[in-house]
Amino acid sequence: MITTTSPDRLQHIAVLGLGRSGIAATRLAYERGLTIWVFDDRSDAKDQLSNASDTDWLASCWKDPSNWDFEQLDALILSPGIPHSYPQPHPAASAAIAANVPILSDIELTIRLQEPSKWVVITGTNGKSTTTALVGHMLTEAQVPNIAGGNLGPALAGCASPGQQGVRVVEMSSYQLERTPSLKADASVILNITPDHLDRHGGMAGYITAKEQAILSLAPDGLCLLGAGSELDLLSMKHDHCVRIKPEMTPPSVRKNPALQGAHNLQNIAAAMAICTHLGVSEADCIKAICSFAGLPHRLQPCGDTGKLRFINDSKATNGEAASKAIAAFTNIYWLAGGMAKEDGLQACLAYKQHIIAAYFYGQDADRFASEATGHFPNRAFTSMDEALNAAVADAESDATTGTILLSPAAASFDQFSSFEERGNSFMQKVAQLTTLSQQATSNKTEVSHA
Ligand code: UMA
Repeated sequence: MITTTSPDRLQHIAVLGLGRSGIAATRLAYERGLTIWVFDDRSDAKDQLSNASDTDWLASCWKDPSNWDFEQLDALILSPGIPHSYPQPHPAASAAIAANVPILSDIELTIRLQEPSKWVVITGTNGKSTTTALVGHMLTEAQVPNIAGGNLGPALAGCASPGQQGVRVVEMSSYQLERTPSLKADASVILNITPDHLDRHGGMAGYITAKEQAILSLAPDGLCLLGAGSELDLLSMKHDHCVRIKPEMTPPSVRKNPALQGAHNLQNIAAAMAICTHLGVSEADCIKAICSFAGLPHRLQPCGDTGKLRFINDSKATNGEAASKAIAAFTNIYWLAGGMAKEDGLQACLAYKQHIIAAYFYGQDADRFASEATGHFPNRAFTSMDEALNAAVADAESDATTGTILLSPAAASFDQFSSFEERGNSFMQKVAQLTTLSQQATSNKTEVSHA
């Protein structure tokens, strides 16, 4: 954890890492007339960006960090994925720390260079994206200008300000929270804290300290919300102005929305309602908007139904805790999981083992998952997600009851896909093929029986 303060002036900055957030941050600084040096360690990054018509201007700012004179820099904007402390600081981050140059996030740059607005910070290990999108939807329905982004969706520095009376609803990761010293949020919520990204924070204590920034960066009259869990009990004792959100706060009339099923979503809804009412939206308008929320892609997303089998794409579940929420929300599950396992493995999922008929593990950590699951429910290991899906469908078809084929991987996708989005899209494509075949088979049977 760095304890950085924002510099008084921002005239000359360096940006390291030119992914989504780095490019948006550089473009904003460029438009505001700052002097900028940029760099990305990817060997083909400079050529790729110089050859694209919307990023060719970056070439004029390109400078290798080994040639940066840190004395001249007001700040280093480091992409969220690049470490400044654990497991090992990037050499440019070490040089910045040695030269007393603040290391800041793209969100800090947005606060410093764009028109002010109200800020809502949403963090936690799981549920951030759904809650961020839900708050954005509720504000939009209530005609409050807003943008919902950050870790979710577009990089914040690339979004136009919603105006002084508008709201930035920001999903913030632990990486961004610890590098945004000027944040003064009107409302913050920490939904939950379970082990994740521990390599980047030197363990659980460092991860919690980063998340705690959501509380420490509240404006004096800001609303502080905390979800359930022992780690949050401790934070709540330390910061006694925090309000605990409870699933029971969710009005029964909104509980039927299929995009918000599962006990965890009751907490997300309660948090979203508390935030929006704090911002002046009436309870009646909140309820109306929650009922019309369509949900997020790759998060408990229904993607096929044959009558006997329904298919759910929950590819965004990149750790065991997130997958456990999906398993809790359904029964008669044929569960697909796999990829690169996180520290928590399948531990949280085992609590709902009675919901699982069988599991189909695939990818790099299939054997690890199989050994964790053996003794709890039937399971098999496969090389690819497609093979796992075929086996799950074959078993489910031969079973007498209706069932749910659930992709909720409990692991990162990077062993076989470039992102959780690509993994989810690949699953949905395969499901579309399978359900089309199944419909054709049914209509052929009907034709034969009519003949
Ligand atoms: N790079 C280097 N040197 C390094 C490592 C990376 O130059 O040592 C470069 C890479 O070559 C690449 C760039 O840095 O060009 C990637 O930067 P990044 O990993 O920070 O990714 P961005 O594309 O900027 O995306 C970031 C967030 N990524 C991370 O937090 C890791 C995105 O969250 C976010 O959507 C985006 O900004 C817009 O705000 C993704 C994520 O996985 C979805 N977040 C984690 C999570 O949800 O658990 C926190």
